[in-house]
Amino acid sequence: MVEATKPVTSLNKFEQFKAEKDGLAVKDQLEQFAQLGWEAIDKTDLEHRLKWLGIFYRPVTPGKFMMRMRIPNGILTSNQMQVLAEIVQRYGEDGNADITTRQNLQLRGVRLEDVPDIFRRFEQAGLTSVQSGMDNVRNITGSPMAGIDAHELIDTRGLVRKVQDMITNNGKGNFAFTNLPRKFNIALEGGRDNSVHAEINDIAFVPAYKDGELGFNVVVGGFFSAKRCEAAVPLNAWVPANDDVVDLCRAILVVYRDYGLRANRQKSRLMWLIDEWGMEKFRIVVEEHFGRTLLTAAEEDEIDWDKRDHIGIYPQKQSGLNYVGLHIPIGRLYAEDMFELARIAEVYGSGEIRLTVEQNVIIPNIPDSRLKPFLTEPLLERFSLNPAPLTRALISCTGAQFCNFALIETKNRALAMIKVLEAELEMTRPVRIHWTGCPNSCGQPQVADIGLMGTKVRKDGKAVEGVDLYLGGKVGKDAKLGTCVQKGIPCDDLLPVLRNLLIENFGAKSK
Ligand code: SRM
Ligand code: SF4
Repeated sequence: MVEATKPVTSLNKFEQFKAEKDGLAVKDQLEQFAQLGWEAIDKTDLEHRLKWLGIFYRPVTPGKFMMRMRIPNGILTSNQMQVLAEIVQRYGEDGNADITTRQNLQLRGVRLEDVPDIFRRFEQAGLTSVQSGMDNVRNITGSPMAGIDAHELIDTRGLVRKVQDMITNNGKGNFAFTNLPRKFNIALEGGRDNSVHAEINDIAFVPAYKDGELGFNVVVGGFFSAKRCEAAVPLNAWVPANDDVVDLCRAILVVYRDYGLRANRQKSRLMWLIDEWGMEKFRIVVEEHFGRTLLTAAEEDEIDWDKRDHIGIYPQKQSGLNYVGLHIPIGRLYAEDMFELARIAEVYGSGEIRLTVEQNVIIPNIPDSRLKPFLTEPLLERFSLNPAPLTRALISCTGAQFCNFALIETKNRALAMIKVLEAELEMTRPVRIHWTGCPNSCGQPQVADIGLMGTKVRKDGKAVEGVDLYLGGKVGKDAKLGTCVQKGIPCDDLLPVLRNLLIENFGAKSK
């Protein structure tokens, strides 16, 4: 038994308000908040604790809240999509939904007075937004092709759901895991192409054979933050693809909750604890909480493909059925789009809709005989099955339109710039360009072929919007994080820089 003492620390502002009142406690005050109106409620409840329920006060659009859902494994039903569409439709021009880089949806324009009713509708539809922000476990990602990929190794759907249910008490909220030292990310990969970016999660499960049995190798501690970015490192553990996955997540979360560093929020993510203890001690303490011997990792994992983007039409493992990946420009949906997605999923598929970490949509279970009429749907003119190569792989975080951390506008600028580049250049293959509005890296510039991170720069004596340029990110097999190669390019000067880069490094030719 190793000694794992709890750190003695003076409490920072966040630890103080969490100690005074748990974030989840505001769940019982929602009716009261709805009656009071957002201007009248306690500032800490408004700006922080509501995030424990997935309700985000937006200083950029006061009174118009963002709601972050949990969509485990990125899978939802047409009925759920319809419910979410009805919610955002109510807010007219303010209402929309963004598909996030964690295979999830964020609703916009929400008014606090409507939240009690929205929560009732969530419950009826089997949806939850609980514990999706602040010091909680984020949406749990899984292979977007789970259960339909002919080359799949492990179907992640049930396990992802079980892990979410354990952490959130079946979506009702679970005080056991609402006071972590910081945010926490979990991903389960079941295929060969590392479709979830395992390397950038605090815990990731990747398929691996041990003594002929298929299970998961476990990597831990991957994260991005403004101060430091690290790829996950091996825990040297293998678990079978059963409830051991849930138990191991629980054990690691308890260790992180009880021993994770809390003094400095810039040094609180799981990797900082692993650094302080060393992997050997971390593994021993996790094993003690797991309650049985952890098997050592399998020698190699089964990630041996390049990452797929799933856009287009593909046969499923079920003969006669297909999945179709639709490109959603910068992940933005409006109510009409959501109603349409729900409708086409029902009319042509099985009513299921899937989301990807590339901020796109997959409609599975379309029979061969229904493909032809499906392809005539007007929605596919905007949500293409065959977008141009740069558009196809474009990802962007929220940026200045709604996010108060943003140093630059991202989504609209990203789209406008790609349009110009595509008009000028002939591309032979997609190039993954990721925009992120500030060093928090929600848009994951470090996994991109070309990553652009918002910053402020001086140009002609004025502070203007700019980017730091990242190159070298590799995804899929042998994933590797990219690094910053050039700092402080004013956004106004970025177009020629990207054009040259695409020509010199990515085989583009001028038209
Ligand atoms: Fe993020 C904070 C948006 C994925 C690292 N992130 C935020 C906040 C909540 C800040 C805020 O309160 O305004 C942003 C909400 C803006 C808004 O109105 O939408 C925000 N993050 C996003 C989303 C929506 C970006 C997107 O457009 O897709 C993603 C939501 C995922 C989800 O469904 O839960 C999102 N954020 C990420 C990722 C990518 C990932 O998980 O693969 C990262 C880097 C990976 C990681 O966390 O290790 C990420 N977000 C951060 C950080 C830096 C964390 C740190 O340890 O320092 C912050 C700031 C913080 O937590 O203090 C942050
Ligand atoms: Fe906001 Fe920065 Fe995250 Fe973009 S990267 S969503 S600007 S916190």
